[in-house]
Amino acid sequence: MKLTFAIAATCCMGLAASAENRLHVYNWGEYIDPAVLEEFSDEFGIEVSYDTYTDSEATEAQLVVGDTGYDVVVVSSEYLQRLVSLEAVQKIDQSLLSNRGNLDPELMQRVQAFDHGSAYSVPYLWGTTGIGYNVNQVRDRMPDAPVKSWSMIFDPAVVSRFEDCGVAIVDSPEEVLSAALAYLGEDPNSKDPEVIQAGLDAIGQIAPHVRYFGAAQAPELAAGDLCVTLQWSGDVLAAIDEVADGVELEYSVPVQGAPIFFDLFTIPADAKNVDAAHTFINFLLRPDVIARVTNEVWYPNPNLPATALVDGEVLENKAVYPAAETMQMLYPVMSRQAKEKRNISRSWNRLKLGL
Ligand code: N2P
Repeated sequence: MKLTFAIAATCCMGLAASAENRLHVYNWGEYIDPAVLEEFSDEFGIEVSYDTYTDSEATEAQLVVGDTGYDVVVVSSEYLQRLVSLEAVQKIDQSLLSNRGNLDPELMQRVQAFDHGSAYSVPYLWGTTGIGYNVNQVRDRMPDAPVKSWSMIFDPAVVSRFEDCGVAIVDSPEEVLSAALAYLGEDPNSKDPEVIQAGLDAIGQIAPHVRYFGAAQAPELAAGDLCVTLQWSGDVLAAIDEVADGVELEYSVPVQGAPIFFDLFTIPADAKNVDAAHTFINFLLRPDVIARVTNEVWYPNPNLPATALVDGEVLENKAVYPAAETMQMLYPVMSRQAKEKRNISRSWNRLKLGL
């Protein structure tokens, strides 16, 4: 999707759209309040050309090849270290981010796992990866369904019960592999090739029961056309928000542990408008701005003073802001080395094609 937010006529009349006043941003789909972009353009006189994606694998490939034309790219945490080691992203000048002090020190501690010293990224939003399900369809097929366990997805005897009402798995190979490993009782970030293979095999075994591997599940979930999904928290909540009559959806974080992800602002190594990129990131670090994003997309933000500005119904929803006990069950999904990643991607692509 492409959106362009032009500079308001009152501001900057007579300025041609030069490199200095145009910023190219690439973000996950359904992941911003568009009014925020307009406000940024109005205040800073910088035109924002805003594109979105749903496939993080393709985004990684684009960044590695370079010449994307983007100045700011939001990437998910498990992609960052590989992008840094391939020199696809540049260091962020933290001294240009006057609003950085708003970031929650406790959450920043978790971000250190992905970006030690916060050299290459600034967290935008975060969330969990768990199970979204249709309460009635699941109950009808399996009254004692283990809705708080990864066996909903990875036990063939369980997931096969839901094949007819629709099972979908988000297109996020490293996260799904980590969940399969958690289900098997292994370290979700294990580097042992045999353990990794066991995780990939577990995904392979349930793949015939999966209708598709893809991120954009919310409309079907809301309509009652999918009944069990492995999905990101806010995307399930988006479906809950738009639910059709008679459809009841829930989101659970499995007891074996589940991913916590951070979606991170990065600046591509060859970005043309590095100054404006910093201005944009600093703008999104304002509490009132990022609180509006959270209120719109139902993903939490790591901005401490923003918490007071988040709507009560969002803040109190445990699927958005997990309870302290749930927070303890969340693990980071670490970047895989290039070789490991190739192996995982090969297997993943075969599964997606139903091979
Ligand atoms: C956008 C969700 C992106 C979250 N709808 C992926 N980490």
